[in-house]
Amino acid sequence: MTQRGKFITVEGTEGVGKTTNLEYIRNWLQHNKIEFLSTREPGGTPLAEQLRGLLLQPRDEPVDQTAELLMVFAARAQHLNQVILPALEQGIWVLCDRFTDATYAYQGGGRQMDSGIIARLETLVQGDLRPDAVILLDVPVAVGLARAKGRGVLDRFEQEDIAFFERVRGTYRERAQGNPAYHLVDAGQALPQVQAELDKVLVQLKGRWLP
Ligand code: Z5A
Repeated sequence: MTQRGKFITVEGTEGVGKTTNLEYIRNWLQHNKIEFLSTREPGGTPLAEQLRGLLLQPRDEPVDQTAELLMVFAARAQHLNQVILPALEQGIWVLCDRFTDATYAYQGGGRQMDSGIIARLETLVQGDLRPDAVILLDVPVAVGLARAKGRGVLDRFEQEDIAFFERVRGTYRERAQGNPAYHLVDAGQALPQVQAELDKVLVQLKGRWLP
């Protein structure tokens, strides 16, 4: 019987360097001859990418928080059933740029929505599926925002204030505490040091999962 693939997610606040470090992780997996699929949330299927566009687009109409939360989970249901689960079932590893920890951090922490409601939607959409590993890239909010500056037009989330991003970061860090699936990487260091830490995490996971 094919062994189920492993599900790795990468998380962090604005400007932590997810894009840069996801590239490093993809190269590492390729080098180690591990078959994987790289995807992202919100998004990952044509329909879910349309929902991403709707979520990120700045608009004059205020966006109701519950509507935002349901769009996030609608995109996730589609992505999970069309892309993530079929890959995992074929033994393919899935590397996902953000997943439900981002919902706890942005909608729960940032928007201060009830985490109990998020947990109920998580169970509805995912059943008991959770990431096998969450790599949390962590930098002080001011450092991340300074790095992200100059990327052009800001999306709807990037227009939030510092207090919002402080709550997002605080929620991520709280979730990481005492959770063995979480691997917190100090992404405030220079890139070679960040990637040396990532390397240690990946070697440890490989040793555990592919002995
Ligand atoms: N969202 C949500 O609300 N609820 C959910 O459930 C989910 C998502 C799943 C889209 O996310 C938005 O969706 C997100 C939350 C919401 N909004 N925000 N904010 P996204 O992941 O697509 O967008 P993003 O957070 O803006 O990430 P990004 O565009 O991928 O950028 P990044 O990962 O933060 O950073 P980067 O582009 O790799 O790096 C930024 C710059 O820093 C760049 O110039 C790098 O060269 C530089 N960099 C990177 N690392 C270093 C180091 N170590 N030193 C110095 N400079 C560095």
